[in-house]
Amino acid sequence: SIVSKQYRTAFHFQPPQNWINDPNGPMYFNGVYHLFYQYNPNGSRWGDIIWAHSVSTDLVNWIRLEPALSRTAPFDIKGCWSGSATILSVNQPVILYTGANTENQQVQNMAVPKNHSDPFLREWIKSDHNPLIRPIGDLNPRQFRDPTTGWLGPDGLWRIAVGAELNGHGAAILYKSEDFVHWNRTEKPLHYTNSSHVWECPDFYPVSYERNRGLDPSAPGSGKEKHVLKMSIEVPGKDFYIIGRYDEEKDIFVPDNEIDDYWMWPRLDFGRYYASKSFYDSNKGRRILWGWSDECDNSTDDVAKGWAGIQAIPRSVWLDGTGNQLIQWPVEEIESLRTNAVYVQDTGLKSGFRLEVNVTDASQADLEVDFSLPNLEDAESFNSSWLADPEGLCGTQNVSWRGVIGPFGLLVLASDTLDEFTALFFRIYRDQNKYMVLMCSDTTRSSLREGMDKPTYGGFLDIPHLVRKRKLSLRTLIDHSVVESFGGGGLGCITSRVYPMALVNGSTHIYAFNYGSAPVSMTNLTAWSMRKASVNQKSS
Ligand code: DQQ
Repeated sequence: SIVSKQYRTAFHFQPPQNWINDPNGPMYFNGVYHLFYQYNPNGSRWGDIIWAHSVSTDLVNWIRLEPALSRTAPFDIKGCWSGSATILSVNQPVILYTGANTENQQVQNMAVPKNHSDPFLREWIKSDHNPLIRPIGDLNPRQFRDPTTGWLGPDGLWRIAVGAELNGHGAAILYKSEDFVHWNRTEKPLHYTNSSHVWECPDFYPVSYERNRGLDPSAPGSGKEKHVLKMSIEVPGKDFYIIGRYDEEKDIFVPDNEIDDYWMWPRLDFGRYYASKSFYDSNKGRRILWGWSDECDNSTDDVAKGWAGIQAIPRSVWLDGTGNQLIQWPVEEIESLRTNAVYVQDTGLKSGFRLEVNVTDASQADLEVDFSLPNLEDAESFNSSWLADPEGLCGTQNVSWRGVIGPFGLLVLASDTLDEFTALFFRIYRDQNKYMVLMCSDTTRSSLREGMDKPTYGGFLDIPHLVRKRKLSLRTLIDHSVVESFGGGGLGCITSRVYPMALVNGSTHIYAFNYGSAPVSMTNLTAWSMRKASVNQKSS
């Protein structure tokens, strides 16, 4: 197998070696951003999981520290699994995490910093009260994990939710505590569905309508009209969310749309993005979301590479004006890596046209494109059966399927002869007097290597004022083996992993293209090469 350093990222979070998965306990404390994450110290496949730990002051450059939690006690000997951090008071951060115990049951544990005067909080001590919460009664002991960050209710009690399987169905179980040590389960779960199995990594937080603004769930007072409940569901391996209203007095979360079938719930990312977790950043008053992106080469390659898994670029999250969907955007700090800008302005893309974007380094780049759309009335008609499977539609109508409005977008990580490329594109359909925007990532041509998983991903975007403005934007971050795209200003996100031979053997290119029969134009395209960040180089 061909493995290459060229598949390692230049500005995404990854350790020097070994397997990683879920981001854990992200927080901003005392001037420092912390990221813990699921880590196998012994190899590049999942197993022997502990909490690795890195710190940063800018969310871009990271210093690698010693692991925060290792498998040392009966309550976590089979694994220190996912969890969250909560800042209890000005100087009191705590970690809650799941331990796989000697009997392979999942229990909830706590750890606190050993030395509060250490600015990096290197060492963590496990509580003598562990395990704090056991899977008793109707809880499936092997499907009970990933405690959320705690939030303070108006009665002065702390709340957390824990992912679970209740009577065979996905649920977020709610617990209350006075001291963060002794927890009582509430009568009803925070939420559940009858349509899925275990919910992993629940995340629950108030969300703001203001761009780049976040809310502290424990701060008393107004502004918390809408809450987000996110859960990770293994089939199909996506992060789903529900927006609703949370009655803090009664601890009742009421979704705006009562849809039980999770396949119809909005997704944080249509691509390879899982087990995400957000935190309130008191530094800049925003909510930041971290998510794990796993590999889609095969595990033999992962062993040969010596590493597997990255964290996606942290995203700022807020609520779209409609109140029905989230907007996500890469944190502004990542823009500090931009260099050598290239501009294209007011350029038409006729049918079949491809325009090369000449960035200095096409393997690590950031692009922002504004498309101006043709007369929407010409769009092909929409078939409502597509709603249930947009991803499948991106496969049948992949980049080589020529429509009317679309496909248009970007070809990235393209080889000299275009026998390899990854396509990001839009299509627009007409549904009576509405228009449907499909956003796709087509990786079927991304690599000539054998044995790669090369899926198509996608979803429908609900773009406010599409008809009036006739504008659609695409931002794409390219970083060797990862392509992260944000459509419609962050209304739709797709993370893809790709392993082009061209990265190993030669050079890669970026093109803007339009293969639809109707012309589209680019009012503006700006492309930057990205500098390499200093990610986890140093060990303390
Ligand atoms: N990964 C952890 C679990 C979590 C799962 C184990 C999600 O705690 O449910 O590594 O990827």
